[in-house]
Amino acid sequence: MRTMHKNLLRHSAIIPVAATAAIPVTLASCSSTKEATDEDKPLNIVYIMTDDHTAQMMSCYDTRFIETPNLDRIAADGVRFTNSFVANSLSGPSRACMLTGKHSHANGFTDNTTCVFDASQPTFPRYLQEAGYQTAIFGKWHLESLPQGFDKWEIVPGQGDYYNPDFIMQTGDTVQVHGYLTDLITDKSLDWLDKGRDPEKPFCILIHHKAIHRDWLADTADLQLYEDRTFALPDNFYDNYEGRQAAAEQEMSIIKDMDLIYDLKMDRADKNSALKQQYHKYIGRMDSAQRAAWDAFYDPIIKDFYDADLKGNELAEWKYQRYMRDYAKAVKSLDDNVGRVLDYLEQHDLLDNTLVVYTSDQGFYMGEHGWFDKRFMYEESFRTPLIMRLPKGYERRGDIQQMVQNIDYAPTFMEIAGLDVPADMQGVSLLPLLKGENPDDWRNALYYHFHEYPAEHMVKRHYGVSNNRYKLIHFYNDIDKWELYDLKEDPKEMNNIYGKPGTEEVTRQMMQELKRLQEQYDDPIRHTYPID
Ligand code: SGN
Ligand code: CA
Repeated sequence: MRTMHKNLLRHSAIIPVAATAAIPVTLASCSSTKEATDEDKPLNIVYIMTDDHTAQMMSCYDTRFIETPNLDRIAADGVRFTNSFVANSLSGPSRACMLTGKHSHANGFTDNTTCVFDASQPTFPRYLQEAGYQTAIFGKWHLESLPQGFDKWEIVPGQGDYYNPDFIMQTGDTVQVHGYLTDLITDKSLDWLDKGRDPEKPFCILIHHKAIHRDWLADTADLQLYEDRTFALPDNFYDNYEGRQAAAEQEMSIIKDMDLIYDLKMDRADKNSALKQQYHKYIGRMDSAQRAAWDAFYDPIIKDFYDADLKGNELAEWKYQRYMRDYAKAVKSLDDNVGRVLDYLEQHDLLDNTLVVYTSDQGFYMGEHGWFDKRFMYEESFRTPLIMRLPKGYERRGDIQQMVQNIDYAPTFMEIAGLDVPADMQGVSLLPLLKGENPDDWRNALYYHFHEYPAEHMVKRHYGVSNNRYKLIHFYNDIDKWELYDLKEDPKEMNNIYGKPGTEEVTRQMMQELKRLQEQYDDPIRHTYPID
């Protein structure tokens, strides 16, 4: 048996399940544990995941841009992972990796556009539910099939809408709810914690926000924020992509691809486009008061913008500032709502017995390389924020520097619940790190594979390996290009040194590492390694 939580060793209610067995186990003994202390209870899990929220826009990671006091509370009372990464930087795939503990090729959900998640496959919520946990998910699911393994779920269809959104209910009905989505997902989550669950049982709740996803529609209450702030332009904003063909051929550039109306709300009557129509669909969901507040805020900005008739770099930098402001406003609502969840847990004496996790489905470009969006294995979108507030008994605080990946979450939650980690999960439990251990044999390289091409933003298919000092990437499909970065000398990945004299040995080592990981994870998509 693998490591078990010490409390669970004293508590017979949770029975470890084997890798493939679906053993219906009930926490029968829980009803008779009235006099049991909190310490005897299995740990709860509150997993909050946002969409496209990048560490640059969290003050516990980066103080350059905005303040996120509630997220910072989680990090201050717990741990901050400084080397946290995803396996595939895209929503659906990232979620599937997180739920299954497996890389995309192994869980079958490789991209957002062609895949339907086989929700009958083993996932950590299903294992926890079978072991007697109360499980719930609210918000963005984005896996096409309906959730399984949850006692309670209410999800938004696809990407969901910021304003007056639809929710798909467990009954199969779709119901429109009035309000701003980040508030509503939190309301539903708190409501379930308060009234929906069986308080005698441990719980695992997944709070999955749409925020901070494009097209960054702020809550009307937050529209005025950040308007007087000028954000520093990343020094590689005007990247020319020299030596990086895939980077040159993407369609996620703030200058050329970010739409003035759809993304930046600079609506005008004399223009029409599919993106404008889409924007009108979104703001068309607002009620008259929401719409009046929206127009009152944007109308003067729109007038000033078109009057100024900006061109060239002035226009580019104006777009960047508006993008940053819109994004920052959506973060504000998210941060407030994370605060509501923390307050609830505190007021109900749940913090000591609950692991609180905050992460995103991937990182995002805030103008680095001139971009928005994600997908690339370059640092900003390969990384994802990961902070945790730890339950009583876990004394670890501060930074955890080991390389971790979103396939590690499922094994971690299995162990938190006192269950064995199924042999076919490819991630590694983070529990030893949370306990303050620094295992000698911790992995020192990570594997990444992005599959969605051709598709929106046109980021080419690629896989790669990073050991945090060097990163090797292979772009394939309608391209065959290798890239190598020295992350110490070139942390912004501007200088592809693949094939440069003097890099032969490190290329060989990284290629071997790539081969080793592709074999270990049994990824069927491999190509000839130019150096053996
Ligand atoms: C939508 C967005 C894209 C984004 C994908 C994937 N376009 O298609 O900009 O890359 O989602 O994002 S939008 O016009 O619909 O906003 S993901 O996070 O869901 O994977
Ligand atoms: Ca996302």
